[in-house]
Amino acid sequence: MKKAQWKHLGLAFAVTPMMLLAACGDDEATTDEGTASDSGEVNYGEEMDYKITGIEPGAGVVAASEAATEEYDSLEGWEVVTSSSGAMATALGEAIDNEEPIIVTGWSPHWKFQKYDLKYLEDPEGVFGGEEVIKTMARKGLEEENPEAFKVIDQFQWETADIESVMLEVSNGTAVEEAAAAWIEENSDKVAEWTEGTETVDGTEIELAYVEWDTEVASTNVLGQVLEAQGFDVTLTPLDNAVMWSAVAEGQADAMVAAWLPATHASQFEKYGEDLVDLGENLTGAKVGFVVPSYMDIDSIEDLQPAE
Ligand code: PBE
Repeated sequence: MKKAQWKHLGLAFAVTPMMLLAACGDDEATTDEGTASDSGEVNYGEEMDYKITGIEPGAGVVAASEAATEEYDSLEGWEVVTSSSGAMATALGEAIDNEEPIIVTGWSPHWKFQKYDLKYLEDPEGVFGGEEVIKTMARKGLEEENPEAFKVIDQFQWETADIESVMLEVSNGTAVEEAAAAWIEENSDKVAEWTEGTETVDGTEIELAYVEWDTEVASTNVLGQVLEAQGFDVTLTPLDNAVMWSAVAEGQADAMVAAWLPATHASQFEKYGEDLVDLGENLTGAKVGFVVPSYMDIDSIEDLQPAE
């Protein structure tokens, strides 16, 4: 409780100088925040060294971000710097603490939208696609060889508020196993729909592949625990994105709940889709794109300035 109050106080102080700087920017003056352009927009690029804070190199949102730097004149000379989802979140938090501009390769659902005041930059060229869904993919043969697991995995489906509540817990320091268990306990109705019509088993093995993105860490752990409670011997295997797709397509893993479509993982789906069983959506209303703190005085990718 006390901690949260101090945090709010810190933010209140942080906002004031930022607003003053933003006001200067509107006067087409040169400020610490960058140089005002012809259009009156602040040029944040210089301050960010024309770098976009990316995540893992294999992520679809990174590929789309790189495509965006090719597509938009406003991003000429910009670079997407890859790292990890955790490093991106840290960089975002630090930038916000220091009231600095930052552009991250973002996605929702994600706890960052609950923790910080953020916005997506408009993408008039549609490089990031529109609304995304997260789908479940299983290996061929799973239905015949492990019908009870197949049915639970097929029936797994939840909402943004569900996954966000698990992610937020984890981002606040709760172990994912604990956060998943707590969610399951509080949502027994939903979980009962996933296990409806299935029998428990006695130690049948099941392996779920995933990537260590916050979204997939949450979903895979929840589904894994539900399967465990049904009597399965569950293995959760963290992999790179491309390897996750190929592992399920080639039958090394049984299933995954981390297929972002139609845009984000379009190239993986094209490559491996024929060798997979598409079990449909487990979550709707997802999105990827460039995400910035709301205090940045731009709304669109086109409001950025090419590197000089
Ligand atoms: N993500 C989260 C993934 C899909 C899930 C947006 C980081 C990606 O970009 O591939």
